[in-house]
Amino acid sequence: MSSFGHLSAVKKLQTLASSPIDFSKPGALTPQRLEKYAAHALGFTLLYGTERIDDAILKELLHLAQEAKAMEKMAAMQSGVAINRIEGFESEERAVLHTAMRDVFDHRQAAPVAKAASEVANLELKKLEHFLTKIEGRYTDLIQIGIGGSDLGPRALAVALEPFHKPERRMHFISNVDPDDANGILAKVDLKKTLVVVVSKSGTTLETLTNEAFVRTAFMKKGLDPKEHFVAVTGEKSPMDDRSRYLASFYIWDFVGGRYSATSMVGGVSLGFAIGYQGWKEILKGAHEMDYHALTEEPAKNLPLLSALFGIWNRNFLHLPTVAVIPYSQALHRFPAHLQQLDMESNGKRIDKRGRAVDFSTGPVIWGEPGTNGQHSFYQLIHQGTDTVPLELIGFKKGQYGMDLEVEHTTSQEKLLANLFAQSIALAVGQHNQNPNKFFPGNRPNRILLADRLDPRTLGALLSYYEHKVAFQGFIWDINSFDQEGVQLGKKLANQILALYRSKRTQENVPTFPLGEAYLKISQKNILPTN
Ligand code: G6Q
Repeated sequence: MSSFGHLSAVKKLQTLASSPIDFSKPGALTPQRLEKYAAHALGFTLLYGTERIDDAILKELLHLAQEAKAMEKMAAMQSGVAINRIEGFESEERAVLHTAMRDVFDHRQAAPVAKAASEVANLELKKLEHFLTKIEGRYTDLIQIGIGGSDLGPRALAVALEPFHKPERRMHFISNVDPDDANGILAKVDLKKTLVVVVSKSGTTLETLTNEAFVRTAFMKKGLDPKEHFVAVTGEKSPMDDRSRYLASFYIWDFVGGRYSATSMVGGVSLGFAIGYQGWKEILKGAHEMDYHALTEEPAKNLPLLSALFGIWNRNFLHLPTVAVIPYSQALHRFPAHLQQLDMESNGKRIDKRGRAVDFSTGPVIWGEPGTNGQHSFYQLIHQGTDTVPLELIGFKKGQYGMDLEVEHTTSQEKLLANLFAQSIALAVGQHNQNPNKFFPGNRPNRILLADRLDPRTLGALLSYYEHKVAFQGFIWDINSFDQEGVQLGKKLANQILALYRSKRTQENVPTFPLGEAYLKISQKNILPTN
């Protein structure tokens, strides 16, 4: 049996799960309960009175964290122990130090590996400051080319901070190898004034290298020298580490995983361009404050740990297979896409850290859209469907622009918050009605993370909160949240199919692949795509 299954807290929680609080009973959800089940830190409030827990369950969840050594594992991670590994099998063997990317102002981590990592991160930061000063006034648009971890996090941050962008600075992202992605962006920009940041840690990713070639060709066709426009963010000594081809090169390292890399230069160059170096520092400071909170705050007040525990309660004890993350903030409309990768690539695992098949459920399916938009589409299923979907709701007391309008004596922000709070209550309590069509069963668990205003510092902290929620869950399940073997097989087969396409032009001999050949035949009737 897995180590998770052996924990005594797991047994107790299984018993407690047979009769969790029933919010549909009159008086079960009280104002006192909402006030009691709340944790406050760094300007955030986590409201969890609408999770199906009580004091006994909370106590046992905290016991689970203790038994699984969640805090010790967080300390090991942040100090640079090589936790990215599967014992006894060929695997990655790396430290996990995205937190060092933000421990750059006060170097709080004294452990030598973490300290050395924060020092190299600091050098890149100084390089960035210098670079941004040097290019001041030369470019109006920036295109970031990258995919997966080299796209989703930075894109979510850039989109979320649009009101903080410097005047006359526009951001664009190309990720998909679909030629329409690159063409669509190229049609929008004046290349003369465009900076292109090519981001690939490995320097070998098919989509990114193809898109780089695509965009370089567009520059050359216009008589522009790509060396004056292209910047590389890559691993040292990767195939992309060739300064002769780039205006500047910035580095990332093995100890920063792709989906955890938004606060390295993977996000730094483009965000620094968009919101300025000081704004970028604010993101790092916010993330660092949350890192330190996750590391040092006692479990009962530790926001990402509490969130991880409620997720585990819903997943392993109430057996709910998905989670919807719904930000009541239009600015966060790309954030669920980032969280899908962060959570599902990290915790979508079927073996534990010793290579044994797990006998419990690991990471849930994560999905989401901003509220209130979601209320007008999939909330029907959430309220009355046959599957229970737990929700993580995110809200802010103020809007980003500081401009609002009273209509019918309430502002838009008040309308947004009213909907957020109403949904939380409606999902939990439901509605009794003799008419089955109007009956809402309730007991849809949810929690709210509330903050003041979505500015760069708050966003940095929010990003880190989710990174640590995911890490804590992986620690408790005793799985490796930092590799991604599951994305390799499809890549390998895509290369075999590409060889089939290529061989039609070059006549070279390639290994046979009957299933791939069948798809080629069906899709094109042997006609190659034309330019
Ligand atoms: C993230 C994954 C993956 C990665 C992309 C891009 O954790 O490793 O999404 O970020 O495949 O990789 P490169 O940065 O190497 O191009």
